[in-house]
Amino acid sequence: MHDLPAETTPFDLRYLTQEDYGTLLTKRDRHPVAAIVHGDFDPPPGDWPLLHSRLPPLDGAPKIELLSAGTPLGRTQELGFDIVTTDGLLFGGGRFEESPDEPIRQISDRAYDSLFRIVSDRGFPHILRIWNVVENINADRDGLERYRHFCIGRQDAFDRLRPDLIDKYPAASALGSTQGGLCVYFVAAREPGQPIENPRQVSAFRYPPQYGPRSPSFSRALLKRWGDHARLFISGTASITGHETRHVGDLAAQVEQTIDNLEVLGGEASRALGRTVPLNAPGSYLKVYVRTPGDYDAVRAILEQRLGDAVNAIYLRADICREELLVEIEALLSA
Ligand code: 3EB
Repeated sequence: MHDLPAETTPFDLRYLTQEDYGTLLTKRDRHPVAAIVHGDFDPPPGDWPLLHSRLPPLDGAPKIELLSAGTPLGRTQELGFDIVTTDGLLFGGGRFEESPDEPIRQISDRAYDSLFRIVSDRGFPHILRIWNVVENINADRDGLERYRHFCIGRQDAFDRLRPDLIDKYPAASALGSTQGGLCVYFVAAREPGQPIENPRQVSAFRYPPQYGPRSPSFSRALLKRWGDHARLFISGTASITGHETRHVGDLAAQVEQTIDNLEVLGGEASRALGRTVPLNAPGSYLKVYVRTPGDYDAVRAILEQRLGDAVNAIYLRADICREELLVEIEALLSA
């Protein structure tokens, strides 16, 4: 076992342009743990995992999410994941291709099985946040939506390996790409975070069976403290109250409802923490997923009207895991 120092350096995120990322590669003045590339940009491999989300930015300019947390201690490839550990954090990312022998449900089960083994073996059992990108997430397979197959595989793996997390799941997002199989990336810690739910929404893990045979395994948000710092990982959030989709066919109302839900989660976390967790401060990072490219301008106008035009947001084209949802927003907030 490693003799690791205390978990103190908070997880950080920055959004970079292609040019900023090139400068960073030559200067090496930071300690990235991973880069997530959105759009048409192929940087040379670096010392950290590099993943393409396959979700194109709606303004056409590639965006790079640079994740960091302390000094990287080691990097390995294992069970299909590219893994970095630091003093207080483990990042893993992988892409899993489906095959006739291993369709979406089975590949999701295997990806999660591997994820759980990795975090346990390395002493980072507290998974904070998981991102999932599923090829053709709304398409049908054998009479069931592929998203619902994904939920079955994911929940089966949770049941087998992490029954301790039933009702205190990590935060998550699940979006749809037009290609690329299943992409999963995540961050995990040595000490637990605190799940936060939205009192106006039924917890996703308690959705009734009309949304699929197995409920989605995620918490609405997860609050993690690092010393005096805190981060709020807000899961993909949409126009849902109770368990029902609201404002079907009304883009503007869906965006407003989604922001209302984000504000409720920020408020719940602020209460839990005892200080404000702001949605629109320099340390707030939003990711806005839009189903129809033509909706981009309208979505952005409403977001900037509600949160100010300095809001740190990137806009990506993605399918969302209920057909009627036109938009979904996730966030990483600092307090
Ligand atoms: C919802 O609230 C919208 O299956 O991991 C949002 C975030 C959604 C994560 C997931 C699904 C997931 O139910 C969908």
